[in-house]
Amino acid sequence: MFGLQQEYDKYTEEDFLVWKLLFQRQRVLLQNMASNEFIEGMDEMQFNEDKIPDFKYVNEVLAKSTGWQIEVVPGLIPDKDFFELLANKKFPSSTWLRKLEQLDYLEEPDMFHDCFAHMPLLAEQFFVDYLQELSKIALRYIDDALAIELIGRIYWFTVEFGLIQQQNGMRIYGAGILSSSGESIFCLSEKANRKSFNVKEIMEMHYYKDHYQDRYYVINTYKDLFDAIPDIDKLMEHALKIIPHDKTINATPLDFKL
Ligand code: HBI
Ligand code: FE
Repeated sequence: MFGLQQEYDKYTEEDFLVWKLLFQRQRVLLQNMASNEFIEGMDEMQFNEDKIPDFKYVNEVLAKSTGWQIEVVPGLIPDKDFFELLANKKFPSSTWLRKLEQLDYLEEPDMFHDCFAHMPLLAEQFFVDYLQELSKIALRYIDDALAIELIGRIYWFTVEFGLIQQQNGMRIYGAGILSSSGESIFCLSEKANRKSFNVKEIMEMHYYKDHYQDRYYVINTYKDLFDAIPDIDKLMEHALKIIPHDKTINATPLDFKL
């Protein structure tokens, strides 16, 4: 689709330093905050502070586990391209790293977010099956902005900001949290509002891009995500019948009146 490659030998000293600093900051945090499957995936992909991951190796690991592959993209891509890649078991990733002065915040996801935070979980079968099915639903409604907003909310509160209750405690699997040291600490603190995974509720409310989430949704297993696909499908049909399409979705909560 984009025909781009990761040009590994172009990474600079600063790139390696940025990777090291971001990795060190998150690794120490995530040891007992990230989900077990995320830690396992990181180890399988041999992510470490001294080496910017080489997508060739990540693709070998994925080929042996879920069969997904990484597709190099320049940055944020149109929804249609994005969902088409996911529907074909390809995960889009940038290959550039933020600058030292952007260590704490940058508006567009860089490779640290796309690679460090997203890739380890691509080795988890139920998670990627969910991602693929959700993308197929999105492609069915790709020309309907309202539908893509609703799907975007589901994506946001699972793939980017999802939490999972595991035997050894409440853990993070959402990439938007895993690449943010502040939100990793906040989302597991008593200040955070953690609720059980509920697709209707997620679809009815907007989300914030510029500050910590005012709610997090908790699953018990990744299979919960995959099992929710039929509900998401039905809710999409229902919502798109009852919400007037001229209504640009804004901060007012919707009521699906089920
Ligand atoms: N493009 N490269 C890239 N990465 C994303 O996470 C991404 C995107 N385009 C659209 C998008 N995410 C969001 O609109 C999703 O919620 C669909
Ligand atoms: Fe992301």
